[in-house]
Amino acid sequence: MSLELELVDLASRIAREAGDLARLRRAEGVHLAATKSTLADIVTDADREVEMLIRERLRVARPGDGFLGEESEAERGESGITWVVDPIDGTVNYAYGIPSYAVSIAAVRGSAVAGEWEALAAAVYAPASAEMFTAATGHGAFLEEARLSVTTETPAGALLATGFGYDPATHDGDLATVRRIMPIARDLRRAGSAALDLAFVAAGRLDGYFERGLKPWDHAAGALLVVEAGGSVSLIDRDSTRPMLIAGGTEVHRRVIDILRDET
Ligand code: LIP
Repeated sequence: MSLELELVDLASRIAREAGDLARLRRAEGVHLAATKSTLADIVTDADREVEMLIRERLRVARPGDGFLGEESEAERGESGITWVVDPIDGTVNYAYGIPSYAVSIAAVRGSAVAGEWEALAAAVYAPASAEMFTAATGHGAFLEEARLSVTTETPAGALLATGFGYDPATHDGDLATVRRIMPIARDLRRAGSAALDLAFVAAGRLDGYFERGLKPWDHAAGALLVVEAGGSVSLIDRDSTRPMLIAGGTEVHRRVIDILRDET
């Protein structure tokens, strides 16, 4: 079995166990553990517990790998492989009881910097719908056993998704970007989980997605799903404090990039 297939098998098994724990904790009642960059940027006890479970399972299975997670200290490994993990992507949804959240686990090689790493394997698990999205580089993207493909035709305009950061000061600029992009859209969705937005692009449930200010763990796994489903993903303004991620079928991806390039 190739390294990529070994890694995606491990990622999906851990993501499912972690997602089942997140769902159990949600049913028991979620407790706010702390706020981070702003009052709106929250972390729950479940975020921390789920990340610790994922981190421990990976440590036992692959002790030489590195780890980059949303809720705990980064650790360099010596294997050249780093796991990029968001234990509960869509944390605010999770805290409110909105079922749009996911466990996101990616294995990358070389750099642990978004846009520089080589993605090898990805698992995005949606506990509320029990849907497992997976991809291994060179082997395609899947929803359970079904192979995924991005959309290629958008005759009525593109069904796009986006998101907004936790800092209210960034909302005006992000809304101005939405206004610039809306002429190519049929409609807009704002589901609150980058990992699920990207998984839905890979599955053809969305035609494209764009969002400024994501963290590496928000998009590491979902971006590989899109690429392995035949789509394109770009991370632009990487030197800024709020890089912009664009994902979609090739044509939608190009049209959004063209609009954003005119913006600068
Ligand atoms: C979230 C992203 C979402 C974005 C939110 C937040 P978190 O990640 O998945 O797309 O709009 O601002 O960044 O914080 O739930 O892991």
